[in-house]
Amino acid sequence: MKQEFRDLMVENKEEANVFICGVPYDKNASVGKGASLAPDTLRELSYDLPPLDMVGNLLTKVKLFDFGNYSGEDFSKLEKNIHDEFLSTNGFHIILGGDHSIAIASERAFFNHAKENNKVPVIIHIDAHPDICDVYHDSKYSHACPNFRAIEYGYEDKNVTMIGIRGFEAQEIETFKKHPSIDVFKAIDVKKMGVEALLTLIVSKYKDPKYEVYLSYDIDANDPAFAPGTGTPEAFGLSNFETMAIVTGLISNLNITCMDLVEIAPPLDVNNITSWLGLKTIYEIFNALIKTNKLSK
Ligand SMILES: [Mn+2]
Repeated sequence: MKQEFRDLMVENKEEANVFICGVPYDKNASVGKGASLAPDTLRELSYDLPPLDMVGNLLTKVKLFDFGNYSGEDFSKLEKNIHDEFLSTNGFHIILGGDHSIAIASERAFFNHAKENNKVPVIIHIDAHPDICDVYHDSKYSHACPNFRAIEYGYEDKNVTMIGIRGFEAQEIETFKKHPSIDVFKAIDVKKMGVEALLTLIVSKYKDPKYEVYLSYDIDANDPAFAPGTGTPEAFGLSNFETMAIVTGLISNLNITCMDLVEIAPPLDVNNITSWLGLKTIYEIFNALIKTNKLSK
């Protein structure tokens, strides 16, 4: 029988050390829709992916439990599901979006989860766009709004860091003037400084064990040449090697317990290459978790 994430799945959540869920919701995407199909597309493609990373390391120490899909139609219910069920498990957590608006709910759930652990919640946002609009297309829940909502909810400015940014709204420039403690590493900064220097800066900023970090990875951080299957493609982006090295470098060196992977839109894709990029990045993350002994069981 074909099975998603073959050889890595476990039957019950008590055995698991990595947890996934999907949020098949894209009604808050402003341009191209289709991200609602990403969770199931990634699961289907994983049927054909052996449990090995790109240099041949076996990944079977990962014991994966899939919570299935949570509805994104009601954000307070989604927040409650992620807080009460998904994040109540002990291990690494991956939320498959969906458009980026789902992070409004998951970042609220994570905020409360971290506070209950007596940790300081941090967001690291990897994206072409800052997503820090107060209102976009008459909505406070657009996929252009999650970072504005997060700061409004209680995340401190200095505990929101952005990477890969290159497409702004005018209102976002004004917001940054009012919130100068938000670190923004634009795509061009990453190209100039290199990934190693970037990682050194961000790891030194959040390595204290008092922090618990949420990583939000919008696939449009990658250049559209690498990731065309997304609703808001933005030229002058990062390469696959750069995003993989950033994501795995952060996960290896920081207390990151939850991440999302959003804005993969299979109907807009070419030969599933954007979905494959997401999936292959998840497998590199698995290897990083194993290598750095971050798996609890
Ligand atoms: Mn985004």
